[in-house]
Amino acid sequence: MRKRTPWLLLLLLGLAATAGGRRATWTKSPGCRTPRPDAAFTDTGSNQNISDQYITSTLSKRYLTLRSFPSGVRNCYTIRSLVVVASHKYLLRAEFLYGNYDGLNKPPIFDLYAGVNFWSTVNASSPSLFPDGVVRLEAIVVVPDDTVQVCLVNTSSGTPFISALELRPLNNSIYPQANETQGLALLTRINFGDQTGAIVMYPDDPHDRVWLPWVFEDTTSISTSNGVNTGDGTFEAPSKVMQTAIIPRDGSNTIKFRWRSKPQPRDPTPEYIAIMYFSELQLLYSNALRELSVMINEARWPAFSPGNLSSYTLYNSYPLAINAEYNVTINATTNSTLPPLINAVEVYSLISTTNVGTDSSDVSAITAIKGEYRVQKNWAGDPCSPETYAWDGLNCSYAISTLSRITGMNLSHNNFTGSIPNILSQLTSLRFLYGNNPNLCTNVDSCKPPIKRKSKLAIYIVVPVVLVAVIVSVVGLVILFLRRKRQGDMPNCLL
Ligand SMILES: *[C@@H]1O[C@H](CO)[C@@H](O)[C@H](O)[C@H]1NC(C)=O
Ligand SMILES: *[C@@H]1O[C@H](CO)[C@@H](O)[C@H](O)[C@H]1NC(C)=O
Ligand SMILES: *[C@@H]1O[C@H](CO)[C@@H](O)[C@H](O)[C@H]1NC(C)=O
Ligand SMILES: *[C@@H]1O[C@H](CO)[C@@H](O)[C@H](O)[C@H]1NC(C)=O
Ligand SMILES: *[C@@H]1O[C@H](CO)[C@@H](O)[C@H](O)[C@H]1NC(C)=O
Ligand SMILES: *[C@@H]1O[C@H](CO)[C@@H](O)[C@H](O)[C@H]1NC(C)=O
Ligand SMILES: *[C@@H]1O[C@H](CO)[C@@H](O)[C@H](O)[C@H]1NC(C)=O
Ligand SMILES: *[C@@H]1O[C@H](CO)[C@@H](O)[C@H](O)[C@H]1NC(C)=O
Ligand SMILES: *[C@@H]1O[C@H](CO)[C@@H](O)[C@H](O)[C@H]1NC(C)=O
Ligand SMILES: *[C@@H]1O[C@H](CO)[C@@H](O)[C@H](O)[C@H]1NC(C)=O
Ligand SMILES: *[C@@H]1O[C@H](CO)[C@@H](O)[C@H](O)[C@H]1NC(C)=O
Ligand SMILES: *[C@H]1O[C@H](CO)[C@@H](O)[C@H](O)[C@H]1NC(C)=O
Repeated sequence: MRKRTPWLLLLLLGLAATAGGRRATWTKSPGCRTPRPDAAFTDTGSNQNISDQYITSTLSKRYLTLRSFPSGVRNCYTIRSLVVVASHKYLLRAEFLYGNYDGLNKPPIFDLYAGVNFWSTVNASSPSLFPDGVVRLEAIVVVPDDTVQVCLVNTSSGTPFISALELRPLNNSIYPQANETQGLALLTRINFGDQTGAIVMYPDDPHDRVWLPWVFEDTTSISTSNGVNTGDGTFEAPSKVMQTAIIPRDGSNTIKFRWRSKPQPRDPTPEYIAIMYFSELQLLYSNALRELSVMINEARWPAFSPGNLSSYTLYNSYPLAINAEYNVTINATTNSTLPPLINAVEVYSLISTTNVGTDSSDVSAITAIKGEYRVQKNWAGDPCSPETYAWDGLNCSYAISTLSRITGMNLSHNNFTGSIPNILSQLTSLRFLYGNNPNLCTNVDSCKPPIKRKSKLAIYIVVPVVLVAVIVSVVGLVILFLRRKRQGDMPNCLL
């Protein structure tokens, strides 16, 4: 099997920029993973260490530190890199180990967003599926833009934090259920029948998925040392996972398992996608037949025979009928001479990705302004979306399924100094800009240090005059912008 380039961007959060944080034991290191400290990806939050009592010899070093975000309702990581290409599919993995870093002994609950769309609520005290106690959330999304943003939102149940964030490009043909309007959030991913109890991951899985071992009490494991053909590029469960399976214990004709729906305040009726993997692993005599029939709750799927050492994948393209629990029954059909089997299963809930962000040229313009003036407001994440978390002082236009535009900017009461940057002219939908920034140049002659006001009277006179002057010049500026939009450079200190 040909290996894809194992391109992965790994952010080791909470590492000081100088700390040489190489990846440690838990995940094996793919060739060109590039662990990076936070500073390049977020301008907020602070680095913290987990408490000593949570440090064990087996815990990967990457979880010893984390980044916490005590201020601002929404804080984001923005990944702008060569790895990120608009309309491509990515695997995102966010990891959380609270480790009582703040001494409060109170793991927080907060919301996680993939860009402008709700991904999941993070309950840092929810029991981890993993031996190291780390809460891992994974999503498969198509990114609309050439940046990937992951945002943490304070829901007043503790300070948001994050331990690590990973990004891996996927082939667009894989997981066809993930498209521009919906993403997949992992509920569980299970490798049946591996009695060694090993977790299968990279490099056995070139897509860097993590497969947890599972052996049911009333089943028997079967396995082969032959490689299994992993199929046509739609799901590609790795051969290592496909080489083991479970069959019912003697006498039984049925394999049963189930999962429970996991409603969240922001997603009270989650919709699920199941992907089940089957492969024949045993040498069948000529008149033998293994034919299976799968039922999830009331829905019966067409019967089939798993191919010899070759993956057969059963999945739904549209979500299963909403229920509190999902009972999976795998039976042998009446014609089958052999019991049923199953090699692996994945369950995902759907994330709606229909919220669209802000026009990318508006984003780069306003980001430049933010950088230039070191704006100290809540300017993190997408400027306009979702509307509840829009940046203070911006006015945006919202229309269904079109990109938001910045239509107004209210720069009053900031500590702006210096000149207005040329980049403002790129905010093509900008129609107004309010003032009251005493340090902001309003014309070439006014580019002087702020004058200390002598009396209240002076304030009463100066402020309205400046305000009026600013408003007048802003109107002039906007007209100028509109006229000169395509005529190149704006003069500095125009305002
Ligand atoms: C975390 O630990 C490192 C070294 O162990 C130390 O230099 C740093 O100051 C600690 N950070 C905090 C926030 O305590
Ligand atoms: C968070 O997880 C803990 C531990 O499982 C659980 O007791 C608690 O109810 C959860 N909180 C929420 C809001 O889901
Ligand atoms: C975040 O939530 C905590 C309560 O858990 C609250 O005290 C704090 O003010 C919140 N911060 C912001 C910026 O909303
Ligand atoms: C994404 O997939 C869903 C389910 O198949 C479909 O309803 C939706 O139209 C698709 N969106 C796009 C943009 O293709
Ligand atoms: C993506 O999958 C398609 C279909 O399987 C395949 O033809 C193509 O080579 C793959 N591309 C990459 C980059 O793996
Ligand atoms: C299954 O495949 C293996 C290896 O390709 C082959 O040796 C075996 O004969 C095949 N079995 C059947 C029943 O086709
Ligand atoms: C699933 O199975 C359990 C136990 O057999 C049963 O109590 C429950 O009603 C079933 N749920 C559905 C939705 O079929
Ligand atoms: C599976 O087989 C059992 C008994 O063999 C039967 O009661 C049940 O209805 C069958 N279920 C399916 C999904 O075929
Ligand atoms: C079972 O096999 C018989 C004979 O080959 C066939 O007529 C029948 O349709 C099969 N039944 C099923 C459920 O596949
Ligand atoms: C712009 O937003 C401010 C609040 O940020 C609001 O007071 C003002 O009415 C808005 N203006 C328009 C034209 O929507
Ligand atoms: C503006 O700057 C002054 C002095 O540097 C500071 O006291 C004030 O808090 C700042 N205001 C804002 C809104 O940042
Ligand atoms: C925007 O400016 C107007 C007029 O100066 C002011 O009334 C309003 O409070 C400002 N809004 C924000 C969010 O700064």
